[in-house]
Amino acid sequence: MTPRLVLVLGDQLTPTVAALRKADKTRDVVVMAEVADEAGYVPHHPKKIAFLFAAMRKFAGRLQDEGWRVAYTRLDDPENAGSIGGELLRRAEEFGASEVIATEPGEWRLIEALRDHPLTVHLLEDDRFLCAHSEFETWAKGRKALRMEFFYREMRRKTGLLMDGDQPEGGQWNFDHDNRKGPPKGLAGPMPSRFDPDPVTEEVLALVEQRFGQNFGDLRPFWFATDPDQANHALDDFIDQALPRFGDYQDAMVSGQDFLFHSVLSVYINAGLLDPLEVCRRAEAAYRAGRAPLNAVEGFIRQIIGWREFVRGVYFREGPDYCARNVLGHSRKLPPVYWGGETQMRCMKEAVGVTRREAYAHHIQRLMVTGNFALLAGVDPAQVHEWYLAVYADAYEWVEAPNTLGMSQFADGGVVGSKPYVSSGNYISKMSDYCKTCAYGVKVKTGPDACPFNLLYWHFLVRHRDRFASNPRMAQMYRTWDKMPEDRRTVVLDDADHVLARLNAGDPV
Ligand code: FAD
Ligand code: DLZ
Ligand code: SF4
Repeated sequence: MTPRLVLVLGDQLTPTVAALRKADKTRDVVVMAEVADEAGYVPHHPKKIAFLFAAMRKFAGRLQDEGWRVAYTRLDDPENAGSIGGELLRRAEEFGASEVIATEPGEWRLIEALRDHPLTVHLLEDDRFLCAHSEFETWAKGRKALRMEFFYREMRRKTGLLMDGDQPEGGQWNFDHDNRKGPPKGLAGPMPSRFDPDPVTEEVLALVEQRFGQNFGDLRPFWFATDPDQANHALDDFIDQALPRFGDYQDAMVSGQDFLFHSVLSVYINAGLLDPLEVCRRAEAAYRAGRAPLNAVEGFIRQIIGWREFVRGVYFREGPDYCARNVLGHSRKLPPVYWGGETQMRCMKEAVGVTRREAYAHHIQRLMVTGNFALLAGVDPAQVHEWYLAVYADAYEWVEAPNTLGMSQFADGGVVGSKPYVSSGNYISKMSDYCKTCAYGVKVKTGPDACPFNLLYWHFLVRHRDRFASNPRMAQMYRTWDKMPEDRRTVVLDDADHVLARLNAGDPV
C-alpha cells in the first residue's frame, strides 16, 4: 500500500495526537520539519525556537524507537524546502505518497495553507482539548455575550474537577476574591525546575545561536524541559513547592522574582509535552490530600479548563479575520521599550526584562504592565499581537491572539472581556514593589514626574468616552473624571499628550 504522510507540527508533540492515532505504523511516514517559514513568520525569541527544535528532535527519536518511520528535516538540511507545505511536497515525491494526515494546526494561516495544499490533506480536529469546536459552538450559540465564568462551570461539570456531587467543591465556583493579595516585603517564590541541556539540546542551541542570535531574547542559560519526563518533573515540583501559594499571590509582582508561585507550565502544555487535564487532576489530588488550599487549586484549574479552553473556543469561532480587528482604531507604533529600549518606568523594565531573559512573563505582567501600557498609549493592536506572538515561548496564535487582541487590547470590541483591562499606576503600586524604585511617582498625577499610567489612563477614557461611558463597570471612573476641576483635567490631558508625543518621536518614557 502506498504510504501516507503523517504531519506532526512543533506544538503537536503528543504520542496520541489525532494524526498519529489515525496512522498506520507499518505503512505511513511521519513528517516533521524545522522550517524557515515557521521559525521566521515573527521574530521568535531564541529560547522559544530552541525549545521547540530540541523537543521536536527528541520526540522524533522517541517515535523512531517505537517503530515509526520518521522523515525529519533539520533547519540546516540543504534539501530543506523552507515551509511545511514545501516539505510535504518534497516528502510526497520521495515516498510516492499523495495523501497527508494532519492534526489541525493552532493558527489559521497554517490551516489555510494545508486546506489549499495540492496534496490531499485530511485535517483531523485536535482533540487534546476538553472542548471540541462543535461543543463550544453549541455553548456559545444564542448567547448575547460569551463569558468565561459560565463556560468554566460547564467544564467543571464535564470533567468533575473540584466537584462535590453536582455542586462546586467548597460551595463556590470561583475563589478569585481570595487571590488578589499584594506582595508582602521579601516575598519570594521557588525556582521552577531547570534542566541542563542534553547533547540533542546543545546541538540545537548552537544552531539557534548561529541562525537566530540576533532576535530579541537571551538564548542562554537554557533550562526548559524538552521531553515529557522532564516536564512531568517540573509539574511535580510546581505542585509541591509553588501551588500552595499560587492563589494568594497570583496577581503579585516583585522585582527580581521572575516566577513567584506561577507554574511556568504553559510552554510544555501548549507544545504537547503535558496533558492539560492530567495537570489539573494532579493539582486536584494535591488539594484532596491536604497539600494545597482550595483557593489555589481552584484558581489554577480555572486558568486551564476555563481561560485556556475559552480563548481557544473564541479564536476558532471568530475566524481568520480575528487578528485584524481594531475596534478602537489604535495606530501608534509599538515603542522601542518593548524590544528592550531605554525606559524610566520600573514596571516596564521588569516585565520586558524577564521577557528578554526567559521568553516568559506571568499573566499580570503581560496584562497589566505591557498590555495595559500599549492599550493606554493607543498602540496598533496588530503590532502588539506580533510582539506577544514572538517573545513568549508559549505563544501560538490560538491562545495568544484572544489574550492579546481580546482580553488585553479590546481590539475585538468585547468578545473576550466585557471591559478593557486598563488601570492607572495605582493598581501596579498595590500589586507590586515596582513603584518604590521607579523614577516616576505613582502618587504624582501631573507634571514630568507623574507616572505615565496615571496620565494615559485618563487620556484613554476621554478619547473613548462614546464607547465606554455607558458601560456600568466603567461609569464610576467617568464620574470621577467629570468631578475633577476643568483646569486640572486640561493639565492631565496636556501632560498625557506630551507623553504620547515622546512615544511618537521614539524617545524613551
Ligand atoms: P500559570 O499562572 O501557572 O497558570 C497555569 C496555566 O493556566 C498556564 O500554564 C496556562 O496553561 C493556563 N493559563 C493561565 N492563564 C491563561 C490564559 N489567559 N489563557 C490561556 N491559558 C491560560 N498564554 C499562553 O499559553 N500563550 C500565549 O501566547 C499567551 N499570551 C498572552 C498574552 C497576553 C497579552 C496575556 C494577557 C496573556 C497571555 N497568555 C498566554 C495567558 C497567560 O499569561 C499565560 O498562560 C501564563 O502567563 C503562562 O505562565 P504559567 O504557565 O506560569 O501560568
Ligand atoms: C513556533 C514554531 C517554530 C518556531 N518552528 C517550527 C518548525 O520549524 N516546525 C514546526 O513544525 N513548527 C514550528 N513551530 C510551531 C508552528 O508554528 C505551530 O505548529 C503553528 O504555529 C500552529 O500552532
Ligand atoms: Fe510603573 Fe508608574 Fe509604578 Fe513607575 S510609578 S513602576 S511607571 S506604575
